[in-house]
Amino acid sequence: MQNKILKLLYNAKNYVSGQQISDSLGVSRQAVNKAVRALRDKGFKIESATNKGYLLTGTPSFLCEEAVKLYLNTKLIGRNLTVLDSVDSTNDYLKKLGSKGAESGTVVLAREQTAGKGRLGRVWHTKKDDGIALSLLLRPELAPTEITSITPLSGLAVCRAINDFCMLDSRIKWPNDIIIGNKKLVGILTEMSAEFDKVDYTVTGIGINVGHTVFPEEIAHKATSILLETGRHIDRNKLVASVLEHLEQELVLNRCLLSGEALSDYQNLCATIGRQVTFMRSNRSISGMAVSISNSGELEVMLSNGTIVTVNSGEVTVQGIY
Ligand code: BT5
Repeated sequence: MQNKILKLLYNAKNYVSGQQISDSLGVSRQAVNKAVRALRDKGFKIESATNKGYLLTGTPSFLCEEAVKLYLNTKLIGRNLTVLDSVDSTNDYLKKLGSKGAESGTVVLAREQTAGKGRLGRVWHTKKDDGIALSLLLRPELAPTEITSITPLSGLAVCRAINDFCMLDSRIKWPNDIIIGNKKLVGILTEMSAEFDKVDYTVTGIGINVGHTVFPEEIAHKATSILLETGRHIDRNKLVASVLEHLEQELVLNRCLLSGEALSDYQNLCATIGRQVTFMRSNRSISGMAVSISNSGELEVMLSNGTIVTVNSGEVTVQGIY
């Protein structure tokens, strides 16, 4: 009911009487009063005036389930959505829900992670109310070898959402970072649970730096946030809704496969292409020019003799970017 009252007040953009709310939701005036009080406790600013009713004048600045749902306009992604105050890792939390049968499109967000993780056991920092930690569970009809498109498609979605919503010019550093200039704004980590020939579920974790003004010393030279880049405090609940809408467009509509338009859009936003890169192969360091992305999400690199090799792991050093 709280979600319905919020929607009514948000759409009205003006006072709505208690009677009108109770009539349209088919509940008592007392129930409306109680729900409004509960919403105020959650951080919504709702004014009430005699003979006029209720007016929504503010939404919480921190991540809040009701606020994300208020803005969300998706069919599958986020239909089942939870915001946690604090968790070790949203990916680990969601994987547990995945093994208990959580539906495709389930989203878990957290205001703080105490053991946020990157790839290969690395740490991802999410201090309380500075960053957004978001994980999305999908049950794609794919073989385990085909899930390589999920990270690039998610990168494309998040990059677009940030650029549209924050009016920024972020780009993708293959395979899983979103950067501004040469600093990291977003990290993405996809994990999966699969049997031999079929994916059970995937969990894609997205960490976005929103309100940071300082970072831990070891990443201070290579990390940035939306606040540092724009000087503005954006509405993080609206940003999450926009990210989820773009994820639905890229992942659900493309059936989790990177091809055609999505592939060319990804390449246009990919900052790695056109740069010198170095990677390891058979214990040797190899350098070349990143020229394109394959439709399974691999980086294609041209060596000095003109040969093209594909690289499928992210352990690539890109000249000019951290
Ligand atoms: C990543 O790994 O970039 C994937 C990060 C995924 C985080 C999300 S948050 C929601 C979900 N729940 C989780 O537990 N994880 C996911 P990788 O490419 O391995 O980069 C990790 C490296 O990024 C670290 O070793 C640091 O150098 C740097 N780093 C850590 N925290 C950062 C931050 N907040 N901003 C920028 N760089 C950071």
